[in-house]
Amino acid sequence: MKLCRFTAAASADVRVGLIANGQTLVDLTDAGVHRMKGLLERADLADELTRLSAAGLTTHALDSVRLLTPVESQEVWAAGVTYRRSREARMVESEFSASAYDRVYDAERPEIFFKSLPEKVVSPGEAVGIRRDARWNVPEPELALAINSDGAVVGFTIGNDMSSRDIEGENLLYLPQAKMYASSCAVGPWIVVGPTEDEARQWTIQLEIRRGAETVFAGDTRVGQIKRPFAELVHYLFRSQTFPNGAVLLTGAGIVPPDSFTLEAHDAVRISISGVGTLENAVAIV
Ligand code: DO4
Ligand code: MG
Repeated sequence: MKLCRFTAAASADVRVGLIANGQTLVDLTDAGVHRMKGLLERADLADELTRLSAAGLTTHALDSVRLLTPVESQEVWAAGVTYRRSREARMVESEFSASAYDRVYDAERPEIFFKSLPEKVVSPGEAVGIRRDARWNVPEPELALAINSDGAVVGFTIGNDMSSRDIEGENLLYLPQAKMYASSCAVGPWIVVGPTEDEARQWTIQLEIRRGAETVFAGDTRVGQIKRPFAELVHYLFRSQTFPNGAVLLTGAGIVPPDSFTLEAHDAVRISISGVGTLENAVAIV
């Protein structure tokens, strides 16, 4: 079951939808559901979605609506160096900070950083940004956890933790500038409700970057390669912190293009996770 935010026809009203099967989207507006938050807080979420899907509500063809990011009012945070591949890549990009990445991979406390305010998150089909003052930019394709205010993982989506490797590599203290700038975070296309962590760990993540008609990078990994259990990441995120609107947590990148690769304006970034779907964004200089 997939929960989404969308606009339909000429209306700018943001609606909440449910994709129970195939290409049909159930519009939850007539059931009085105008925001996702109330649903994501429910302990009986999956049952409620099953009930709503059979309630005879208005439907739309999926290809007739514009999907918006499912990040409604949640802060977006990100875990780092959760894959061995990320540790290697970070150590290569920064002689200066190599031991910090090496240590955090094995440390008890994970790396977790703030990534985006909800209103700044890029929707499917919109452009993600590369900084105009950076030379070495990459997308980071990541499984994202949708977490309610109690710290329960209620679903999964896809995140792109856009990053400037040269800025991060120059000095670890520049991490916020390498990671948090205009259009540096895309999330979507929806939240998948139902799978367990064990099921999610069987999924594959694929990244394809196209430049015109050419694929300039393609790679894949498995969610099962993430070193830490999701509960451990969520536990640290919620330590001495509250999220009245819930949170979205990106779980780290396990696909890193070769060091010679940098994104260019107009590239198309396509991230697919087998149990979730595909998030696609063009690239623009910001
Ligand atoms: O420490 C740098 C960030 C790492 C990161 O974003 C990742 O591993 O995905
Ligand atoms: Mg990342």
